[in-house]
Amino acid sequence: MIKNKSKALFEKAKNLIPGGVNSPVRAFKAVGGDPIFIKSAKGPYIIDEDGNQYIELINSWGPMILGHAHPMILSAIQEAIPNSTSFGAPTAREVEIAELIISMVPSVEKVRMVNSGTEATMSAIRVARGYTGRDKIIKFEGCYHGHGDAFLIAAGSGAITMGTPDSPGVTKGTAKDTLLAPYNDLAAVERLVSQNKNEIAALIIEPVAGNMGCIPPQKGYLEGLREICTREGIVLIFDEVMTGFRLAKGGAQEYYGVTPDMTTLGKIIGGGLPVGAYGGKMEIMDCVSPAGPVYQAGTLSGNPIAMAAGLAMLNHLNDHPEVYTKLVEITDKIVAGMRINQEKLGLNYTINQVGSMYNRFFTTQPVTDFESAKTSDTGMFGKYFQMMLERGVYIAPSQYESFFVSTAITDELIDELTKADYEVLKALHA
Ligand code: KE4
Repeated sequence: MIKNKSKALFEKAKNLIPGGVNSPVRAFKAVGGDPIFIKSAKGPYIIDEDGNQYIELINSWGPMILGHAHPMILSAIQEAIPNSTSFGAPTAREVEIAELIISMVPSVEKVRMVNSGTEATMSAIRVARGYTGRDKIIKFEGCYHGHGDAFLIAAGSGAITMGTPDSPGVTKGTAKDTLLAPYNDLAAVERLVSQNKNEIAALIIEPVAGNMGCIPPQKGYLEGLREICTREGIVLIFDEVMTGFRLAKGGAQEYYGVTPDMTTLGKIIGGGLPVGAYGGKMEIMDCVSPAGPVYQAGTLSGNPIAMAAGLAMLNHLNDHPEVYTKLVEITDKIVAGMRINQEKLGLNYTINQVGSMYNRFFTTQPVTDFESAKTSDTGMFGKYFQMMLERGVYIAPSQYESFFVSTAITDELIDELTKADYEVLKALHA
């Protein structure tokens, strides 16, 4: 593939933007080569500046669950634009989307709109600390909750991809209040709780880990966390920025039947526009200014254009539960093709899937936490990524990411994906 325009843009971008990108994982550093610059996208395809077309399995890291440029989303945005693009004042759409989120997500009795998943998680932690009067939080090695200081300790996603799971710039004062436990290890949480009695404000977790690759909670794990948090007065926060509105219209908390005290949301909620949200029990959310003393604010929170896109997306998902059946059918077929390819080639890499989230780890060990995810051969992943890209398949440029399916993926495209996967695996193991 010719990528001259992307290459020229990247060379220029590196002099203007740190690393040439506005989010680290986009730089392809973990997989080698230069990033492709995207010009447009439609349905299951993205097209780069040089006109190369790719089947899309990142979907903007989750939001484009219905595929790109869905007519229903575009028309909602186009309808909103003539009425101006921002007011910084309350609007009817914010009331409508709040009511819709509350009806869809079991834990949410009140909700505050923000502009990103990071804002949502940062705010949720502050509210939990204000509500409990406690300082410490528990997070899990390899989980990623955005770039808030409290979370950049043993963080996943781009942080592990770039080798900076503990970022410089996070003060010792901040880090001391973040306690770490391995994912899927309840005993480790019990130990932290007994060592920090009545000092832990919140436990925040990705109910399905998607930022160290896709790692499901083991049987009873989420239920165990719920029991510990209830017993200890710890605010249980499900970070559903990735799983929300993807695993079910009520997210992982509906999918697994475990209800947290607070939930953070992002990605799909905005239909591709910048939207995040945090919500939960009325008594907790009523601590948030101006109802209560915990301060949180945002110039563009509830932006009318973003709300129009988000409402269109969430109303569609709420009214069409068949979307979830279709997403799982598509993903089941993709994963089945990957497994058959491995069997044909005598390979036994670990493939994890939950609903329409999945990925292959280039390790033969079961992958249940950060340590086991790190046994993957990231060099092999990098070669796989580049060879799939050359075949017109766009997957996440990191071993430590989940892939995201959209309903725009057809059976014909699944056949193409399966064929490309077989050819690349065969070439890599020749
Ligand atoms: P944003 O601030 O990027 O909107 O959301 C942060 C966030 C919070 N919680 C979870 C569970 C998340 O997955 C994310 C962001 N996800 C990554 C993809 N693994 C965003 C991609 C990027 O950093 O460019």
